[in-house]
Order: sequence, then structure tokens, then C-alpha cells
Amino acid sequence: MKVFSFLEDVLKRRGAGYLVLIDPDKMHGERLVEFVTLAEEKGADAFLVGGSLLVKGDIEDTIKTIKMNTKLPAILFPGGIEQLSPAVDAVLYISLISGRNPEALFGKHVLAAPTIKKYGLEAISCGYMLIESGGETTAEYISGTKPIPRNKPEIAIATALAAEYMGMKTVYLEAGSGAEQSVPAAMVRAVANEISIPLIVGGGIKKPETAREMVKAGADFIVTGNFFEKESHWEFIADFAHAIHKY
Ligand code: 1GP
Repeated sequence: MKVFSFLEDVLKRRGAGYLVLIDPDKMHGERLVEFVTLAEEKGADAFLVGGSLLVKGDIEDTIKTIKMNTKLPAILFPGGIEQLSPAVDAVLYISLISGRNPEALFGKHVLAAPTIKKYGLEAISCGYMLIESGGETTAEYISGTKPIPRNKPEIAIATALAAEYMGMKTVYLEAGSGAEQSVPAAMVRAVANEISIPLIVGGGIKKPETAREMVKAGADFIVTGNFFEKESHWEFIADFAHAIHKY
């Protein structure tokens, strides 16, 4: 089954899905094996792998470790073309539509396309929108773009609709990894009410209740990353999964 069909199936079966983001810089070796095994057991639906800036992690190795230890799909969440790997099940083909950096909008996609074809990867197009979340995030800094103001849902709606009309398969509302504030539930609701493609929400989600609030507002997939870099937080994976899944 293709990964996008698998994700649609998760939505049918569970009402909403839980995507666990692995940053290869922050998790590797035995700790990674332990974490991904636990995440699968406690109800995660798929893994996202990648980051805006990788300094020391080995992405290929991370993906292989996930594949060897779980049955869940590993989806590349690429910060750059160099992160493309044949070991991954699919690639989130992200276009940074909240910004006006042509490279992040379409340029890198042109450069990546032949490699995606060569590796035979499934590309899941994604209208990626940075939402203002307090301080400047790595994604903002690296992409050189401004996020959408958090009190301007009408801009978020128009941008998400444009993504849908362009034929993109998903929209991602992103506060940024480790964001001070997650995306406002009111903005999630506003966007979810207007689009008919799956809505992914992530960035700064540190409590199951926040994840639940996002799902109630209409998010289809919730992403957590940073929070589980601390081992003492691992006991909460099941709480997140329960909060996100409607059934
Ligand atoms: C970042 O949305 C993801 O791209 C997850 O964010 O690391 O803050 O959970 P966190």
C-alpha cells in the first residue's frame, strides 16, 4: 500500500493520526531503537524523519534503524535535497507556501525530482505554512521567510486553499520545532473548515491536551518531535496517541 493511502486509512480507522518526528541529530543508536519500538507499541501511526538543519546525524542510518525495528512507514521530512534517501518509504514534498523564497517554493523541488524518480520514492506534496509562534524558529531563519501572523487566520485560509487548488495533497500548519507557542486552535479550526485535504499540525506541542484540542479543531495529523528528546517524557507517548485518536 502506498504511504498516502496508508495515511488515509489511518484517518478512516482512527479519526486522526499521530506522526512522531525523529531528528537524526538528537536520536540515534540504542536510544533510537528503544524509542521507535515504544512509539509503535504505544500507538504512533508513522514516523517523520529529518530536520531544517542536520549537523551530525546520519539520516540514512536513522531510517534503516526505524525500518528494521518497526513496521510503521518512515516518511522523510526533508530540510534539504541532501537528506533524500532510497531507504525511506515516502517523502513529504514540502513547498514553503507561507514564504516567498523561490528556492523553498519550487526551486529545490526541481533539483530533487530526478533523485526522487531514481530512488522510486513516493512524493506526498505538502503546502507547508510557518505560523508565528513567539521567537524566531530554525525553519524561519534557514528558509529566510516570514511566518504568517498568528492572529491572521484569513491569510492562513487563503494560503491553504491555494495549496489545495494547486493540487497539493496535504497542508501543514507549522509553529516550528520547539516553538514557544503552538499553532492557535482558532487558526487550525479556520483552515480545517475551508479545505478538504488532510491537515497536519505541529510545532511546540508539549501536552496531550493541546494535541486533543488541535484534533477537535479539525487537525487530521498531529506531529510531535522535541518533547520526546527527553527520556523522562517517553511515558507520555501513549497519552498523546489516545488524545489524538478519536477511535
Ligand atoms: C517540527 O512540527 C514539528 O517541524 C514538531 O515540532 O519538535 O516542537 O514537536 P516539535
